[in-house]
Amino acid sequence: MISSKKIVTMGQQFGFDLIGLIPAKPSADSKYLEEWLKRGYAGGMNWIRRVKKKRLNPLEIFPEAKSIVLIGINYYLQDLPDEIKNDPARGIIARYAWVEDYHKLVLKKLREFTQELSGILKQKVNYKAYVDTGPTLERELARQAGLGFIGNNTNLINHQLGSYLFLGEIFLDVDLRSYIPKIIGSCGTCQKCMNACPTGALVDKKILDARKCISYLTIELKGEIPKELRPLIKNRIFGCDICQEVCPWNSKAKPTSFFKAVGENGHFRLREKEIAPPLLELAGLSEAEFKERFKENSVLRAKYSGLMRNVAVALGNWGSKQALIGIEHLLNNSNPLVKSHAFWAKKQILL
Ligand code: B12
Ligand code: SF4
Ligand code: SF4
Repeated sequence: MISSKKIVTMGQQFGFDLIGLIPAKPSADSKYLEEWLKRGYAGGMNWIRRVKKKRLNPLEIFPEAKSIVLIGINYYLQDLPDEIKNDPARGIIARYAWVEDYHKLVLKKLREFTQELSGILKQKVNYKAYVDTGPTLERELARQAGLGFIGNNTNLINHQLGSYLFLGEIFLDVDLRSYIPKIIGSCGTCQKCMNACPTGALVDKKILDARKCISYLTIELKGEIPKELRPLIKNRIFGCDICQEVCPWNSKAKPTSFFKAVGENGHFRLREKEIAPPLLELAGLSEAEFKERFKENSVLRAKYSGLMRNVAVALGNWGSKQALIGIEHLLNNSNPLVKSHAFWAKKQILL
């Protein structure tokens, strides 16, 4: 049998910062997901409920699976100066979207890795690979594989790299020797993330009510953002990193080298324009311009109507008459969702 060390070294050559190998078996921690769903914390993400059985048991996804390779890729690039982060005239985009959409690229790397593994094993390997794209519990699998611990902010945290990590996995129909690094670190008595969350979405240690989470409200929610939550979102227009930014484990984060390693042809580059774009510039985008500007970027997931809805909320939160130019633009948008949020925003400024 191939040594696990050899597989880990190979993974590192592919640019994976963290790697662990575990046997494919049902999750022993099903109670957290069951309880989370029962309490309604998934909000409108019915797709999580629909594939619950698969999430709890890798063998439901791929019955021939014998082993799982878990990987983590550091995506930390830089911090935003406070004067930009707190500038109400700008919309803040979550860090994971500061680069080209990672899903496709990391999946490609996982496939290439599997091909090379198949070559070394001298046998055909059947597999399924996912990066946020499959019905799996990636944080839980990554924890089992020793990539890190689950923090009170619900993120998987590695003691050396912090939590700005993309997680991915490959289910393989071959038996591999396990490789499970010892997990170091914990939250201890810290609760900084819970205190910093503007909407109180971290309702308990390691428990997130997605219905209140800015990431859910600005990306996954397709309808109206509840009025009482709108002022708390401030200028976050796509995702949210607050509970990670305050985390002491991220003070040690080092800039990633992954993007440089895979960024030939400028494919995976920092999109400086999309870190904190001016709200007035975004409010003026047509749907075609939106699609062109955010092509190959995770922001597309919010769709045009979702991003314009979020921009309307941020304009309302700006609180300055200067925001009215953008709001007027959005009041003319043909989408009723955008219009209604723009109407709310206008009231915030004028009342
Ligand atoms: C749905 C989803 C969301 C939802 C819900 C998030 C949530 N906390 O459940 C929303 C839209 C809010 C979201 C937001 C974000 N997400 Co998201 N999301 C997912 C997705 C698709 C499924 C997660 C899921 O099943 N949630 C259900 C809950 C129950 O499970 P869980 O959080 O995964 O794991 C819990 C259980 O294992 C349980 N648990 C385990 N042990 C113990 C012990 C005790 C005592 C307790 C009480 C609980 C417990 O607690 C864990 C944490 O809640 C995964 C990809 C995947 N397939 O896994 C990405 C994923 C989790 N997201 C990711 C990221 C990057 C984000 C954001 C940072 C994006 C952003 N900047 O806006 C935020 C972070 C918000 C936050 N604090 O969680 C990464 C996480 C990387 C990491 N280091 O952990 C993932 C893995 C995607 C990826 N492949 O990189 N996300
Ligand atoms: S992502 Fe933002 S809103 Fe969601 S739990 Fe973290 S701090 Fe709260
Ligand atoms: S901020 Fe503190 S409590 Fe929250 S995840 Fe980090 S260490 Fe844990």
